[in-house]
Amino acid sequence: MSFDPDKMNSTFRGELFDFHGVSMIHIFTDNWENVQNFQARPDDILIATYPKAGTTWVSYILDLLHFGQQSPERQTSIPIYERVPFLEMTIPSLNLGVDQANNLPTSPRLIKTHLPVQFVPKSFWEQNCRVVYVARNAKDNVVSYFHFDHMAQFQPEPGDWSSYLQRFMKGKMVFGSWYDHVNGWWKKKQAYSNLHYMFFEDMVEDIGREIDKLCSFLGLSPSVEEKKQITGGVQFDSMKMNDMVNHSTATVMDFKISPFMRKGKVGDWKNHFTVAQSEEFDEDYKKKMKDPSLQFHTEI
Ligand code: PPS
Repeated sequence: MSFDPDKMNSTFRGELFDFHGVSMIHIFTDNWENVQNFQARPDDILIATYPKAGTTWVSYILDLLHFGQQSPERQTSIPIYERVPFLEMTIPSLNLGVDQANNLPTSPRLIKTHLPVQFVPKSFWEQNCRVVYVARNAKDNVVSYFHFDHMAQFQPEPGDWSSYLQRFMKGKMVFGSWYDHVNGWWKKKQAYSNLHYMFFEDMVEDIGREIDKLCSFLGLSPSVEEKKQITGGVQFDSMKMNDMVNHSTATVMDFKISPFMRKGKVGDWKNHFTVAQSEEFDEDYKKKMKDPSLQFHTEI
């Protein structure tokens, strides 16, 4: 990644605008036609999430499952955001996400997106690609997003916590409403069988079990030794120390403000929400989350 730190000032931060009913910033919409016309291949795997739900964690697991044994040098020389390109990304001075995806030499290609389901390029569905969606409970998700928006200098100015929380509840975040995102993808899963919907909280609770489920979805059977290596490598502390996955090489992020691998916990929201904020949030949540089949854990 090359990025000019001199340009890192308030004018670089994106401004939210309404994009077909979803709040977005330009760096995720500027290449729209090419994103929409992206030609997926049948063996592509799409990793889809609302921002801060565990994208990097699942990306790394999938990368290790597919390529960890084949090419160990990949693990020590290519940052995860290059191994798993971010499809809609158009940050100035970085390669376009679509071009990066098109240039991937791997098979399968692992591709990341934060798009709400209705914006996903249609070729992924036409090619019946496998899709892994990760969802995280709203309270921890908004806390993680708040810290990220401070340190990721292309995101809109986050403002203070209380106004940020109000904005989250109104869906005025980059990639839109968390509520619409998790529900939209959940609904898609009912109609599209090649979608594995997983939860951040389940991963924190038992990563071995979640890797087993992923393997069965992907048709992979790693050896016991390989699985042990992967399970160890994807622990929070290992990833935090691993420069190829902790984003320390991503110059659009200011680690002096907050690390990308921040806490990795379920329940950190309790350190941010006041009792009144939590009650107001829960009231509003009940009105927006009507589908009883989609349940999240806010603690484990
Ligand atoms: S992004 O910017 O949308 O791609 O961010 P994303 O990777 O989706 O989410 C970052 C959060 O995931 C946490 N994380 C982990 N938690 C536990 N264990 C592991 N191995 C792990 N890897 C990433 C990361 O710490 C961010 O959450 P917070 O709560 O901010 O710590």
